[in-house]
Amino acid sequence: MLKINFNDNWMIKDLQTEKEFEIRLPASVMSALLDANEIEDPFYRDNEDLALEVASKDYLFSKRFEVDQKILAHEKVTITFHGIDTIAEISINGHKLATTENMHRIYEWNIQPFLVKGENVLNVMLFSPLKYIEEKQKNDRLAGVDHAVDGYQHIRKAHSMYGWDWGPKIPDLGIWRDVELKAWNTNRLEEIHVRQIHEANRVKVMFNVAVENEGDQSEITVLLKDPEGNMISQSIIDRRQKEPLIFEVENPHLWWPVGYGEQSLYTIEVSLKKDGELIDRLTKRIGLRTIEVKHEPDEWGKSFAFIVNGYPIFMKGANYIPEDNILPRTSRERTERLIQDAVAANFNMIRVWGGGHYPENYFYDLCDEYGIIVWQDFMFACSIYRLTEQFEQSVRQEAIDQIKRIRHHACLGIWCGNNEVEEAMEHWGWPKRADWRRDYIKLFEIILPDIVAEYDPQTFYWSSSPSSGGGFDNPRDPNVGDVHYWEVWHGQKPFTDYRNYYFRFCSEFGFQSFPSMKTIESFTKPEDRNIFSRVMEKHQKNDAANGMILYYLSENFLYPKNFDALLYTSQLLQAEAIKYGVEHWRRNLGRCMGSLYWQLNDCWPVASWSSVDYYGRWKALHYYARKFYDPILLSIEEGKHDASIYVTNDHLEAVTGRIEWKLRDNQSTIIRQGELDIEVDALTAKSCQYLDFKDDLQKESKYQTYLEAILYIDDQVYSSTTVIFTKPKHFEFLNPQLQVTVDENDQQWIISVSAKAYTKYVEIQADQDLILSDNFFDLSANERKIVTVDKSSLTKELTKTDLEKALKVRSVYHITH
Ligand code: BMA
Repeated sequence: MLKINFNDNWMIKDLQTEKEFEIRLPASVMSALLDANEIEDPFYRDNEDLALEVASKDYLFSKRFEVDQKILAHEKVTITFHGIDTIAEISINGHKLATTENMHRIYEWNIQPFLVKGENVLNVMLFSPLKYIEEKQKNDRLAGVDHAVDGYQHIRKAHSMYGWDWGPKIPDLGIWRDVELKAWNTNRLEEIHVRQIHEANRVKVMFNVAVENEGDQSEITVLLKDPEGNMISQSIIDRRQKEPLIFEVENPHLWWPVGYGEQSLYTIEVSLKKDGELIDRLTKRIGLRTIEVKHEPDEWGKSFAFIVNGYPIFMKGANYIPEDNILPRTSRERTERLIQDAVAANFNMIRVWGGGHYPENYFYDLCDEYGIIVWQDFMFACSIYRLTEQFEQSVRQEAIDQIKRIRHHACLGIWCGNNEVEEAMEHWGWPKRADWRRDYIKLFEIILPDIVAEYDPQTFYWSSSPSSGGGFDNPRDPNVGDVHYWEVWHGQKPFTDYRNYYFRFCSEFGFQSFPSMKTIESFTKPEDRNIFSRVMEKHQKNDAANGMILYYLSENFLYPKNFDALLYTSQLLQAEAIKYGVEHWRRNLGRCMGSLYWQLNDCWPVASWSSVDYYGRWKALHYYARKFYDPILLSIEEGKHDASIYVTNDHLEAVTGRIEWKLRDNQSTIIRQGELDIEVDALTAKSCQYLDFKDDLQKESKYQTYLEAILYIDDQVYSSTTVIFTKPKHFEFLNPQLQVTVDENDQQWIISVSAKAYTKYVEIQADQDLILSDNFFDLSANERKIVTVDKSSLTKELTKTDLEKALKVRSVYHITH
C-alpha cells in the first residue's frame, strides 16, 4: 500500500475578504490568521471577543496536488481525514465527495474515480459553527450550561470550544488532524482486535484481523514481540476458520500502572501478503494486564473500585481538559510534559472529561509508557442531546471510530458515557421531559454500552459520571458508584465538609485559584492587574468565582497586602481544600477507592481549578498533590483539641517505619513529644496514634501551637507534615526570617531554606520557571529544608550567583508583611 501524508501545501481562503494564506495541517482558521498576523492573539487581554466574528464566517481550505500514472494505476485511492472541525463539504476536482458534521469522526472516501493525471484540487469548505447551532437551537431548544454559546450541544464539536466555566468562546474551524492519501490494489488490512485471557503465569492473546476484501485469499501473518523486541510467536491466519488466532505467552511481563511495576509493552505486527509480496502492514503496542471495575453491593452500598492485575488499587489523579483552545498549538512535547507532571505528582489515573475532544494517539502512547490509567468519557457533557436519526447515526459511528482507535492501549481503564448528564437531568432543575429522558436512556444506557460490548468487550462501561449505575436512580448517592462533589466550592461549605463523606470514588471535586504572576503578566498590562479589572474578569469564566475565592479567603487567611499576595493566597486555599478531601478519602482506603480532582490543566491562561496552568507552571496544588498522592501517605486528622496520625500504604507490600511527633509552639519549642514504630499492611490505611491535647491547647496557646509528625523509613526521613488547631488567619505566625543558600552538584541545584520561627507554605521562586523537588512546604525553626532542581530541567543555563540573586522566598507571614 502506498501512503502519502497530505498535510503540506494547503491554502486557506477567507470567503468574505478573498484573502488567502498558505498553511500546513493540522491548521485552524485562528492559527492561520495568527500566523499571518491578520489577528491579534485571542488569549491576550480581551481579544477573545474577536473570535466570534472570525467564527461566524465560512472558509475554504484547498490543496492542489499532482497525480501520476503510478498512483492512478491503483484500484483504490482513498483520502483519510483524521479530524475535520466540523461542518464541511469536501470535493475533489469539482465532484462533491461528502458533507461532514462531526469533528470526532475519522472520514475516508475513495477518490480514485475522480482523479486525473496532472493537477488535482481538493477542497474543504468549512461553514461557520455558530450559524449551524443557532439554527438548530431555534428549532429545538435543548438544556445545557449557560457559560457556552447557546446551542453548542447540537453539533459534534468539542463543547468547550464554545466556552466553558474555564474556557474562552473561540469556536475555531479547521482540519485539526492529519490527512492521508492511500493507494492499493486487491486488499488491505482494516483492523485488528486483541483480547486477553489471563491464567496463572500465562496469558492467551487472541487476535481478530479484518481485511477490506474478505473474499480475497491474501495471506495474513501475525507476529508478537516481547518488550525487548524478541519475536515470541508468529502465525499465519487460517482464513477458512472463523475462530480467532491465539498466542500463549508463558511467564508474561505484565503491564502495571506507575508505582506498581513495569510498563511492559508487547508489539503486534500484522502483515498482508499477496503472491509472496507484502501489500499492507499494521503495528500495535499492547500491554498484558487486566483492568476491571468492581461495582458490587457491600456493607456501605455499592463499590466502585479498579482492580488491576487482581489488586484493588486506589486511583489518584485529576480531570484532563483540552490542552489548548487553538488545537494546532498542541504537540506531543507539550502533552509529554503534562504527563510527566502527572507522574511527578504521583498520579496513576487521568480522566479525559467529556466536554472536550478525544485525545491524540500520542496521548494514549504516553499513558501506556508512563503507566497512567485513562478514564475515557465519550464526548458528551452537561447537556441534553436530541437523538434525531442523523445525530444517532453520527454518534454511533463516532463511538466505533474512537473505540477502534483506542481499545488496544494498555492504559485504557474505562469507557464512560458522559459527564454529568444523568445528574443534571435529575438535579439541575431542568424540566423532566419524557422525550429527553427517553433519548438519554437510549443513547447512554443502550446504544453506547452495546457498541462497547461489541467492539471492546473487555473494558468496563459506566453510563455517566457521576452515577449510581444509571436509570436516574439517585446519581448523587454518596455510597454507590462515583460522585462529583462540589459543595466545597460551588456550595460554599467549609473544607471540613469533605470529612462528612466516604465516597466510593470521587471523580470530581475542585477549588479555583489564580495562576501565578508570570502567567498573568502574559495576558495583561500592568493596569489590568486587579482581579476585578475588565481583563482579569475576561480570564475568569465562572461568574461567582472571584466572590467565592474572597469568601474562602475571609474564612481562612488574613487580608493579603497586594495583588501578588492575593494570587499566592488563592493558591494556598486551593491546595489546602483539595488536600483536605484527598487525605480524608485515603485514610478511608478500601471504602473509598479513588480521587480525581478537578482539574489538571488549562486550555488558555485563566483563573481556574487547574493545578498546572496553561504555561505548565505548577500551582501550589500540584506540589501538594505530589505529597497527598504519595504512595505512603503520612497524614494527621486534627480535631479541636486532639489528633490522629495515619499512614496510608498504597504499595503491594507492607511498610514498616517509625513516626516521631512533636507538639510545638510558634517558635518551635517542643511542648510534648513521642515516637512509635509502625507497620502498615499492603493496600491499607491505619490510624497509628491518637493524641489528646486538651491540656495543651488552652485559650491562648491554641493560637500558637502546632503538631508536627515525621515518618522515618529505613531510618531516613520519608516525609513530614504539620497541622495547626485554628484557621491560619488566627495563628500567631512570627517573622520566620527565611534564609536561603544555594549549592550544586553535577546534576542538581541544591537550595536550602531555614527559618527562625515556625512557618507554613514556604514558596521558592525564581525568574526562570523551576520545578522543585518540593515547594509550599512547612518549616520548623532552625531546621534545614533541602530542595533540589534538576539542572536538565532548566531552559537557560544558570551560574550559582545568578540563581542566588534570582531566588525569592515567601511564606504565610508574607501575606500581610
Ligand atoms: C464539573 C465539570 C465541568 C466544570 C467543572 C467546574 O462539573 O464537569 O463541567 O467545568 O465542574 O464547574
